Amino acid sequence: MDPRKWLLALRFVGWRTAGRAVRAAWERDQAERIPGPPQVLSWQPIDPLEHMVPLPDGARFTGPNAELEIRFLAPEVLRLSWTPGLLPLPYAIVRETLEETKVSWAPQPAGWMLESPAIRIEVNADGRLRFQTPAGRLWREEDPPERRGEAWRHRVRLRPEERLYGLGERAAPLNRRGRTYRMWNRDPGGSYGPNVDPLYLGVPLWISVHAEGVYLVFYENPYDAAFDLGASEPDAVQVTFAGGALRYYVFYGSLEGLLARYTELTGRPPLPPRWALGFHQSRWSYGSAEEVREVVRSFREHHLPLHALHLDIDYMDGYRVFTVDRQRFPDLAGLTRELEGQGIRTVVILDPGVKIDPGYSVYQEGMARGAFCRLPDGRVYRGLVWPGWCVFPDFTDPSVREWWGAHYQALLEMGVAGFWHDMNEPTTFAAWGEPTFPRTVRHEMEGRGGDHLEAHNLYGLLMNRAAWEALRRMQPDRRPFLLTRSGWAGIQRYAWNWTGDTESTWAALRQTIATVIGLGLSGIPYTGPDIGGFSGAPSAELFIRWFQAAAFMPFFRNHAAKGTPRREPWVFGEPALSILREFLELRVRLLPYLYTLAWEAAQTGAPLVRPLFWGNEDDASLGEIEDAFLLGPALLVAPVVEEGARARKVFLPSGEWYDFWEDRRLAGPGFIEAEAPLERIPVFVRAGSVLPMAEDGLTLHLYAPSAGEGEGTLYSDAGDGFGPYRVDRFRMEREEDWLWLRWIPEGDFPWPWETFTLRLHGFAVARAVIDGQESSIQGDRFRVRPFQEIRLEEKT
Ligand code: MIG
Repeated sequence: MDPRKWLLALRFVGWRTAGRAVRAAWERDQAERIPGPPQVLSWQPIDPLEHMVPLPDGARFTGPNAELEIRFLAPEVLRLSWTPGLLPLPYAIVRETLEETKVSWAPQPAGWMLESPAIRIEVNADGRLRFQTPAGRLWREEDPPERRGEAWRHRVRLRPEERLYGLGERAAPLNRRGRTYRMWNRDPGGSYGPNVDPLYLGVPLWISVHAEGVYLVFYENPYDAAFDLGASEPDAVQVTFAGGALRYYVFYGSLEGLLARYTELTGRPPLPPRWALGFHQSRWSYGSAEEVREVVRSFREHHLPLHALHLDIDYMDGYRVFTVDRQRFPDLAGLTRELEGQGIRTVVILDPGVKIDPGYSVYQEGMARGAFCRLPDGRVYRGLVWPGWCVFPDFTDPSVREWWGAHYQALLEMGVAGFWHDMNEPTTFAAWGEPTFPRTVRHEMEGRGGDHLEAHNLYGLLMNRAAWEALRRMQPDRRPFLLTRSGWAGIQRYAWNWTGDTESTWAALRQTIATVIGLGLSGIPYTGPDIGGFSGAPSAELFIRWFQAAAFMPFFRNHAAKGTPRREPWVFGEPALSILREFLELRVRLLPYLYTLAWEAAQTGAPLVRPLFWGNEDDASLGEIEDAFLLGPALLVAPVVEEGARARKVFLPSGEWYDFWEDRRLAGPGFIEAEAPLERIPVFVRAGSVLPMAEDGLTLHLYAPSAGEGEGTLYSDAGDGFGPYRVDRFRMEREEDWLWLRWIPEGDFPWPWETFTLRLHGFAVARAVIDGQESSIQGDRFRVRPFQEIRLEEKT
């Protein structure tokens, strides 16, 4: 660790903990000092495969020292498993198979061929695999896998134009090609900026876009791994896993289709409670009920909407998880009730470490039932976190998950609405080396046993699973809200994510955009940064620009480290306060749209925040854009990420766009220079969109296309629970001077609006016919009652 970081860390942890961190690092090194298997030095390709045994949905190939099983889970989804090596426990996946698939086999001169209606795969006896379309378009080519001891190395060829996305949370360019990434969840310590790797939440998948198509590969292997995406060899990926079987899934199709299939396999992100899409206020240091009341009062006085308030570790009694400090929070239940009365939900932080304290019930119970992770010699492993020396629940044990989950009950009874899971990489303080458990720590692994090398990347995922399953049991008619720092493939089933301890710099703001898009492309749609960065003192301008960007991201939270200058929205004075208020209000107005996108994500896995090339994968000019993003099908958001900038270049993808602020119609593709005074960031609406907004109750904004069709969707329900819902689709069609709007309703939830507003953009109405009735309408805005079809004639 470099000395600057040490000092920063010291500021947080203090001398006493720093001293213990030396001890902790030493203990970790001792625990890792056990003789491993003899070191094998060189990589060996597997010996040639000799036999093929057909399976109903694939085939098995065997050779003297390796076996390959290939199964089609759907016509365009393959699962490949190279053994030897431990097969993964199915923690990431929710389905064994997706769709019945007809597979045919044929021998070939150098091996075999397998084919579904969508994929032809050539298996060379030497282990080389070629993935093609049935018509023979080659879209992935693998070299024979190699082994070294327990490790696997996999080499995949890259085409010159190929771009690579994904890998979970990364402080890297959106196109991941040209670098090496580690798959080992880690707290970078203190704060991080661009290029720090790894971070808290890796997902071993990438999406490949090239001239022969788009594919996704997901390695279902949780071991420590290196993903070298064209760094050491420009035209190849090399993936190295420290252990386990080499199992991976390959999906072929469109970007949208890939994520739909991937989230069918690993689970869709469930619909969150509606309030979670609002604004969250947090700060590490809120230390008493009085202070919380004061913050909330100021939000009200400054007319700033607020949906959730987060309590960081200072609400606990000596950082003991599942306790509340009775002095400083004498009546947490009363406080949450008070806040809820003002429409504000309370979210509390929970860390996995349990303080070693013989007088503390969670520690006692856990010890009594053997809930904590052990070293190979049977001693309970101890590590250092906020409370001092801690022990750690083994979430790979189902009975421990249940025991841990039961503790959420008391907090639920106190009116806590959501839980924020921190330090679950897992992180422990250490003066040097890996800030986590020794790799030799034992894990239950559902009874089959395993070590931390295998369980490390699963720890956060399983902590969230424990909480999710408990909350679904204890509150069957509420949607859980979990926020996590760490996770793995499948984490989207349980929790939202935030991007951790970012530094307060312009570079970190710019990085946030690529990080959030990249998480979405890794199946994790609900994420966002600490506004202003976690660790520093953002200027008013940086804070405003960060806030404006985050207002369009799924998780919208103001949070900061202890010891930093305060940054509640009023702290910066005017004009900041008014600008922040305007974006907060805009966020609230966008909630019907965001909630609809959330529902769509739950149906299809499509992230809310998307890269500009979404739906346009062939257009290489969009593939590297990482300072702008799409929010659903309708919006393009171009944050300002440069100090002092009052304008910026924006690339508009092909098609027609409206300037959100000015209503001007613009034509893509191409760069435009967009104005960006401090009170605005460039935002554009795709022509043909029907954008539902919470204005005068409900307003549907119709962005008229100059020709052709468009559509918008509105999802509605009670905002929480699992009751009835409705989906209203509004189809627009342009026929010369006429614009048609057709309403296709669906679902049982009653339509909530007696009347609502239609607001036209780029279309001046001369005449309106509503369900066959001539209507006297002038101007660009009018109230309507439910209808089936509206025909509008343009004023010429
Ligand atoms: O080691 O709980 O990322 O959001 O405020 C720091 C205190 C522990 C790290 C989290 C941050 C949180 C802080 N935590």
